[in-house]
Amino acid sequence: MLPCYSHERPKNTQKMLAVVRYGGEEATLSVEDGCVWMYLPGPKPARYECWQAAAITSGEDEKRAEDERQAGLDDGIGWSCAGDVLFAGFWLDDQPELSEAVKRRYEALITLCRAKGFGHFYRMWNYLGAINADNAQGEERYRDFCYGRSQAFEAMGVSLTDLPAATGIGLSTGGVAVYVLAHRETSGVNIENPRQLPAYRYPRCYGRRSPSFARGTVMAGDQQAVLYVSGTASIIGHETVGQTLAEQQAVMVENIQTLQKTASERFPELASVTCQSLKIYVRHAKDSALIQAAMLDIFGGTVKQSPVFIADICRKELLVEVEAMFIHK
Ligand code: 3EB
Repeated sequence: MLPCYSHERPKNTQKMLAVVRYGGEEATLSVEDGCVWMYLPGPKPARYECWQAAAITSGEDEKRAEDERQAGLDDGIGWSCAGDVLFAGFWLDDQPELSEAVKRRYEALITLCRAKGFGHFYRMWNYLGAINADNAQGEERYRDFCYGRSQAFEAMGVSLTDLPAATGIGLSTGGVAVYVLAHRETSGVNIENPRQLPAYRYPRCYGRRSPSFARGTVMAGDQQAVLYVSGTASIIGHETVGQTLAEQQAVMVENIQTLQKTASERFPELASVTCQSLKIYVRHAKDSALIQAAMLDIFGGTVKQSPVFIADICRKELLVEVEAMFIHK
């Protein structure tokens, strides 16, 4: 599944599984006409991220023609599917402490995906209000969140090496918004970055439980291979590197390039890729233009498909984080 970005609300959602809006005051989840709508609060102007079911295997297209798009809102989880792919997401109202509620909601999300027949989670997004603030116990909310997420994966029998690629980023207000892409048959192949410790092995100094995600996943079929690159920042080993934007940018870019290179050792078709989309997160609005220009220059891609979001990042020192989707040429 691949996203398409626009400044305007999409008019024809017939082929879309989901629309995620970034920006504005609303924090809502709804399902209308077979499409999941998630509104995430943030600075304006708003951006619309539209999810279309793109097939990775030739058989899927035919299946999709027969398979009606299905959608629903079950147990507070909005979901939609077509052919072999499913989108599902939830909004969790803000809580003084997150981990218990996050664990329950994550378990419900995994349970729903499996019940619908989509047991392979290959990409997730996690957006938290006030991500760097402390909870009622004096624990940073991101760490509180990580604790619950990790417990949920463990309880649901998802092993560390099967975790999906992910993003964990702040929102201007609110609780926790999570959404996932899942496949019926194909597991994502996890790729780790040899320059970085796997996040799920970060030492205890970053929280009671490590963040649960893979650096990247490859979804490969006979038609297409897609590399989903997790939110990537200026981290080497487990340590934050660089103080200035320029320093952090250089390390982050090398991390993304190393991940792509590592993926291409396993999937030679990914040695030469097109940048389908980027999501660029900057802590300070003043850094937007510079970072966006640099990312386009380095990774290619279009302005339209490389939106910048002003957001807090899960380590207080980090100024920038970038996620990407690469498809083979
Ligand atoms: C890092 O590498 C930076 O908690 O889901 C990146 C991607 C980061 C995903 C997550 C966090 C997450 O540790 C932060």
